[in-house]
Amino acid sequence: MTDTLDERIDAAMVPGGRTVDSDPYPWPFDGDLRPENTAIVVIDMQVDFCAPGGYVDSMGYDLSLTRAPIEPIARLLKLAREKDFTVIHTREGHKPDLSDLPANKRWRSQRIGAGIGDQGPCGRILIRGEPGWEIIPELSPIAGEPIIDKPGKGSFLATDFDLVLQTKRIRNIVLTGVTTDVCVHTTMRDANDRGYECLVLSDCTGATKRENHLAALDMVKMQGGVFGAVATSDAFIEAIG
Ligand code: C5J
Repeated sequence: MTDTLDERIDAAMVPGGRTVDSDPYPWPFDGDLRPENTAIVVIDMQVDFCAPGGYVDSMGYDLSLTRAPIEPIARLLKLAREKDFTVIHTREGHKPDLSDLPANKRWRSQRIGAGIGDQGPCGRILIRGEPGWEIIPELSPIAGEPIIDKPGKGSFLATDFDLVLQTKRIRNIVLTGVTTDVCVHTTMRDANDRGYECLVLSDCTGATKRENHLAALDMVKMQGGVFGAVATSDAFIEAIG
């Protein structure tokens, strides 16, 4: 006899599981939400992306959009740390000798007056060790929190992100940071393909254009949650509180 859809959905739930009130389905799919299997990933909350004089500012974008997630992320991290969730930070940046900077990435950034590797108000743009590359003080990592240095938009390419997640036995990833449509999306898509269960927090992410932020959130929800689900930080906090 064939199970009904509801029976198959119920069968996936772990006994006593809990979920976040999220769209388009209660996340995670099986209710297995625990500090032991869930990481909060804070993507690229660096001076270059969210502070005056950085890369995003040099390109002329509205900094209020990439700064909007700062307070909600800080609130989320406070509770997540109290509850012993894994917190992982990432930083986008290149080696000072530019040996890991593709020529096209440099050329495109130079074209709009914010050349990666060039001198800016916060030091050389997107270069490891420069003031602009640092994580903003409001969201400083605390002792023991891994920081993944990545040369690309995704967090898996040329990093030990996957190894860190596997070693910590993480299955669920809660995505925060900037920018929603670029580094958050690239990380989420790759994570989803690798079998991680992804949740994007709408108020803990931001893009250089509001419409792109909203579109990026919308894309997650297509096809029954093609990349995972979207929730507010309040909904996540309520689920773990
Ligand atoms: C971009 C990022 N947008 N962290 N990087 O270039 O999303």
